[in-house]
Amino acid sequence: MKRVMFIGETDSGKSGLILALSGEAYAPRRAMAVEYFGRFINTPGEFLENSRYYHALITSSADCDVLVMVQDATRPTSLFPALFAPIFNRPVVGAVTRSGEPGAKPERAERFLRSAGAKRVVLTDFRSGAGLDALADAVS
Ligand SMILES: Nc1nc2c(ncn2[C@@H]2O[C@H](COP(=O)(O)OP(=O)(O)O)[C@@H](O)[C@H]2O)c(=O)[nH]1
Ligand SMILES: [Mg+2]
Repeated sequence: MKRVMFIGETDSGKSGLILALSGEAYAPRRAMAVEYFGRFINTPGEFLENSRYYHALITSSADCDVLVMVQDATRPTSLFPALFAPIFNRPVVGAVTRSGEPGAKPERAERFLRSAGAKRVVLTDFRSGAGLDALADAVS
């Protein structure tokens, strides 16, 4: 099983995806620390929100086989810089969250992720469970 690291803004849905994919009692803590849970590595939103911490993301990614960049479909903006993915030198999957929420624009979120360098993008929705099997497959 591959080790998977999640990157995304605070509240983008990283912990929710880990919970859904692991099917276990992952109890996320809101702390400025990288968390390890089984084969999943969760990173603080602050690491993406402040470019001063990019180095911490890059260092943490050394432990993973595949990266997931998480983008909330209801957010009109994205903090993923263009061509962010290649600096990690790992396969990068984009995960759009809240795809089914009112006002969500999953295609906009997908555009953000693709411009950041995600080769594969999966549209997920936490409530309906849409896309979770596809994401599990993408990181298996
Ligand atoms: N409706 C809906 N809520 C979501 C979805 N993904 C995450 N959430 C909710 O958004 C909030 C933040 O998600 P969380 O996973 O904690 O974000 P994190 O800060 O990136 O770890 C939580 O209350 C989640 O239940 C989704 O796809 N749909
Ligand atoms: Mg979290």
